[in-house]
Amino acid sequence: MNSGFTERILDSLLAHYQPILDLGTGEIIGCEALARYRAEDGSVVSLGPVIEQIEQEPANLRVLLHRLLACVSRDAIPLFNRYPHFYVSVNVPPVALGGGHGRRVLEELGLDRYLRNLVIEITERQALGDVGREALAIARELGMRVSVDDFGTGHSGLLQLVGLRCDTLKLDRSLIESLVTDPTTQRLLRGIVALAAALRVNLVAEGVETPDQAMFLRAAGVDYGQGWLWSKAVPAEQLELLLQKP
Ligand code: G
Ligand code: MN
Repeated sequence: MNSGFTERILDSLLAHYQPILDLGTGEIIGCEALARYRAEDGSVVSLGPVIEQIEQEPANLRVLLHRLLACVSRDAIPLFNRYPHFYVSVNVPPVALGGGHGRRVLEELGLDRYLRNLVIEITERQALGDVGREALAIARELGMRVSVDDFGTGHSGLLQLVGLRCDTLKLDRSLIESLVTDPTTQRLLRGIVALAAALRVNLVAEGVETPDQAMFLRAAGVDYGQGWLWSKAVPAEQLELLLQKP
């Protein structure tokens, strides 16, 4: 592995924020922090293609979490002060939370006073593993809410999920893609809405791209949505402008 490359990426890490909206009122209730880095040509690019390389070294994941939360601390604390119910959902590598590291970082960055404004996002797959479970327990103990990402991608042991005590399920984009045209997906969605109601968890639909999808989701009883229909992930200054819109 080219560790110089990884180091450079982590050094230039920044966060963009994608709004999460109430499908009923259109109000922005929170956002997801998505990690980006500045490429050599100055453009800001997604971490997606290089994340596997970064993940090879657990120490990198701690650096990643630290950098990401440093961005959240700088960008979002003013928003938390202005909008007390506004939250930032952060994709957290579960190993990075353990051993007291999560707590230390939150304290160091002054985020320990804003734990109610933070949501930890862990993928369905991670959430069902031992390290993921431990991370969820730590997050809850700290007072953060927990969101299961990529729900519906096929890894879920439903019964296991019931035991997770999460606050939110994020419906995977793949499900939303086929929603308007595929009756099987529509039935599946109704089942998930019923499940979410029984478990008393919120549902956020990810990857909403069209008004049809949004209408369908709302009619089916999904309360919240996120996707390009409303906004891509944007820099903090733009998020602030979006929040000021009536
Ligand atoms: O699974 P996770 O929530 O971490 O995925 C977020 C990714 O999905 C980001 O890279 C983001 O840019 C992308 N994304 C966000 N909204 C949309 C959308 O409406 N359509 C598509 N195709 N991708 C999206
Ligand atoms: Mn996510």
